[in-house]
Amino acid sequence: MINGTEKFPKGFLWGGAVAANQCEGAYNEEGKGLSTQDIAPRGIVGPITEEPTEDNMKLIGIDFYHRYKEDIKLFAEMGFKVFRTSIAWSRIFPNGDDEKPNEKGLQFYDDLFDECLKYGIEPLVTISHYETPLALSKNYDGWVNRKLIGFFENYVTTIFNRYKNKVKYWLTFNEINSVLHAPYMSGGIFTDKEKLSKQDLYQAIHHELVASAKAVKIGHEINPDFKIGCMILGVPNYPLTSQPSDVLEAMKQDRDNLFFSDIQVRGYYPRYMNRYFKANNIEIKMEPGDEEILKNTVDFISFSYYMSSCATTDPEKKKGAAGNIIAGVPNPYLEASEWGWQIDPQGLRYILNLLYDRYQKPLFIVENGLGAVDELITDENGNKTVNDDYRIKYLNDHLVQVAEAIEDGVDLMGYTTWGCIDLVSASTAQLKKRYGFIYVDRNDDGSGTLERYKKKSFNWYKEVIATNGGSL
Ligand code: BGP
Repeated sequence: MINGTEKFPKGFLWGGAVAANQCEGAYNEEGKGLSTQDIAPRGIVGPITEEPTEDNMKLIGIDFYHRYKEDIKLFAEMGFKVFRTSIAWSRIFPNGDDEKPNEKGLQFYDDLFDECLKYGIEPLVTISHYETPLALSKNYDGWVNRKLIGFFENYVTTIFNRYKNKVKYWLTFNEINSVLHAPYMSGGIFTDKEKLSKQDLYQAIHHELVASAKAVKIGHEINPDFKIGCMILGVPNYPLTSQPSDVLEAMKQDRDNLFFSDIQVRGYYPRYMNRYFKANNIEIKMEPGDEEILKNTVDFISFSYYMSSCATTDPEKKKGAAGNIIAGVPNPYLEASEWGWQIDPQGLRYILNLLYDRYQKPLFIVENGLGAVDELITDENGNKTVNDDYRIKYLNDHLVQVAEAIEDGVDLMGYTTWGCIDLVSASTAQLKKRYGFIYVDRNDDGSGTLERYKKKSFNWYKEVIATNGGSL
């Protein structure tokens, strides 16, 4: 354990994170077009619907669209230095391929960012967080179609120009590597996952990677002070046993994940993919200039971290795999959350070191947290609250490991907890899977007042930020 009251660097960006489609609601207000999320009432697991349906909790979300002022005030009270949110592409370009942007959508984010800046909170903006304008998904099959690059360029140019004096920190695609597991949610790909060929999948990935690099180029031209990062789903893979075949399998699974950031950080396709492409008859169609564009590398690497996973070549042991988007083999040494996500604070120290050794560029943890069922109670002063000691423990244990990684020499820009206010879960589309420091009175049956209540963890996090990690 390291000593000292200040375990984190000066200017460390403490804060919280959300995504537009999981909190804003107002799915059809002020000119917004439909997005892929508006017809996905069961998250990753379930089928999509023809039209938006009332049981889709994301249509109302936590009504952040109308209540963001109240919420940002609470974030400011906790002392946030940074607030990560995303822009809903279909609020700006309702169909994705429109010629002109929707002014009301642009105005909404102007107001939102102003509200953050009023309290000295830096916005950290994800350009595409698990939502694509539905028309781009249906009419073009999402990122399978190269035309998406042009539409995305148009979108990023519009938002970079509009917010160039308000937003400094940007992320291109949320968990870009998750397209391997959830091509509809992550890549707007309309073709059924089972019917999607590997050729199309990797071609779509190529288009996203080119689009991401173009965004970096355009962003730096518009404002050289922009810091533009990639964002990956960070799941370190441990060999289940010390059998060399398991060790190699873990390396392989890490590469499946890091293939994306390898390109975004280094600027070219890693050689280890050649074998995979050959074995699967994949031939990436590149246009002249693509390789040059990919050289526009990111300024920093951001990632989410919820769990680690185990790798094995033994088919028997693969049974019982569970977890986030990536179904991993359970680790016999770890406990799991109510949703089967294995809790591994040391894994966060491990992946921080792994990524820093690999890339030697600043890192940013932009998601970490515990999804749990919370019970709203009334305390002795008559205030409604949640005694979420389990969440405090989870976050505290992880942050202690973050401090260790910093001591190991990792250059870390900041830390934003996932779902700093309760919101709709991405994988299950439930509200009962809560992450927040702030409880939102809304339930999966649609009931609730939408009132906000501070949980016990609210004051805990406030103290962590006030002491720059000294209270951990
Ligand atoms: C990540 C996503 C987030 C978020 C988080 C928690 O994969 O980037 O959008 O939701 O996971 O997952 P869930 O909401 O399924 O609990």
